[in-house]
Amino acid sequence: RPVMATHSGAWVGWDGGAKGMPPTLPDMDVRLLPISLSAAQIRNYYHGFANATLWPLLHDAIEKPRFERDWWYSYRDVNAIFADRALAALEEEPGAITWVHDYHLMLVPQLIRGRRPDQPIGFFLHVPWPSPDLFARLPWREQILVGLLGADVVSFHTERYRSNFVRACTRLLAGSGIEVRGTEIVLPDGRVVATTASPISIDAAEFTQNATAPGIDADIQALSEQFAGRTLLLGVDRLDYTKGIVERLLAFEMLLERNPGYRTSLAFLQVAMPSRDNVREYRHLRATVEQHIGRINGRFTEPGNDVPVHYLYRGLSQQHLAAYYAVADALLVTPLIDGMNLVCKEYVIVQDARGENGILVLSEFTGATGELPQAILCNPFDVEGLSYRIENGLGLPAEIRRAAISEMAAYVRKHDVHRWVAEQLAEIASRGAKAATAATAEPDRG
Ligand code: ADQ
Repeated sequence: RPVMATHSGAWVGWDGGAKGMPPTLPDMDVRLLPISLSAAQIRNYYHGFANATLWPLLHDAIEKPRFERDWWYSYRDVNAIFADRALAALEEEPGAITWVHDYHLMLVPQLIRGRRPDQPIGFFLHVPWPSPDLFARLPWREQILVGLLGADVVSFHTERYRSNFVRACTRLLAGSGIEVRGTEIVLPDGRVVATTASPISIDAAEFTQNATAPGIDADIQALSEQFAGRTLLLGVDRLDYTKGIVERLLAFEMLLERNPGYRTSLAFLQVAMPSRDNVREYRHLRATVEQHIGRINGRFTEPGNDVPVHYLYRGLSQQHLAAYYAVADALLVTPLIDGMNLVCKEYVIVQDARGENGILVLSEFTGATGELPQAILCNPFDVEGLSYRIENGLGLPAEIRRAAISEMAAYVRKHDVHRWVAEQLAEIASRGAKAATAATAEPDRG
């Protein structure tokens, strides 16, 4: 949305099964170009190759990636459909740049490059890029790398993901004639691909507005009454096995075990957005999370008192989400691995806008950790350590907590999503122009 709200152009995307997509969006100069997928493509391309092969592989294989040749064929087919649609759109948008997003579309850059050698193309990966050893497990690893190298700029959230990608190219495309020069990859035909580390962010102004909008006070009041007399810990995630929700619950359980007083003075609310329940690992995770919650509440609810763990399995509106961020004394962001994580950025902005002093407990294994050093950093694999981090954080003096929130919010306001969009688009445009000039200067490069 932040891209399309400020730039005109065409947006090519899966319609998600929606019928009768509108041709545009309110207040935006955008043409929506929806792609419909067949039931087999949704099964093989989306639930299969994207979410059961690539997602776990790129997240350090913390669940075992599944490799199925039919899924790969479907991934190739659907990427070709997206590339064709983008190429058709480009015919009507002279001078446009192409910006391809995420692991679902990694073959698209090269598919476009093959037909439009002068087209400026950028690619952004929203998830981590693992070490070359892990990536090498993918049977179609060379095809994916070659697909991405069709872009002029390939961007990642962090320097580590960027360098993992470059090392994967060096190792797995050895012998193809590519050459690494600093952050650039020079292809055998002389074309240069830039790689960058460009952490994404949120629309900080929008979250500030949500936090202070007229309707929010009533929501905050209701939540404050619901949790009156209790310190509220909050988790907000898609229900995904990368997010460390189980580890968070186990750490909370240890807190209650160690400190009987907490059983009535502490509450933990997990808001879990339903996600990918067509994939078996996700159905299993949901059952596991709900089992842990049942056990903890069964063990630690004091007669006559509220349960310690509250659980919402649903999406919330932006306003409701802002109200939860505003009242939470602590946000627990404990992924085992997460490309960036936007929830923590949303929390510090809302807390700061309300003048609050909540604590942010943040996993070292998120992209955000490099940008928010004032958070209470944790290793979620060390569940007991995590429980102590939370306990110690809650004991910090209010002024220290307030200063941390205010510094983190200032950073996020300065590095917001609009800045990210502007920097990314400028980089793609300038690299694309350079490449086009080089191509004209050497017409017979092959
Ligand atoms: P996600 O894995 O989805 O994104 P994240 O960055 O935290 O993770 O974004 C989740 C978004 O969903 C947030 O804006 C949050 O507010 C919203 N959300 C979560 N639960 C919700 C609920 N119950 N109701 C309403 N909204 C909810 C992927 C990568 C991340 C990367 C982003 C952006 O996995 O690492 O930060 O893309 O690049």
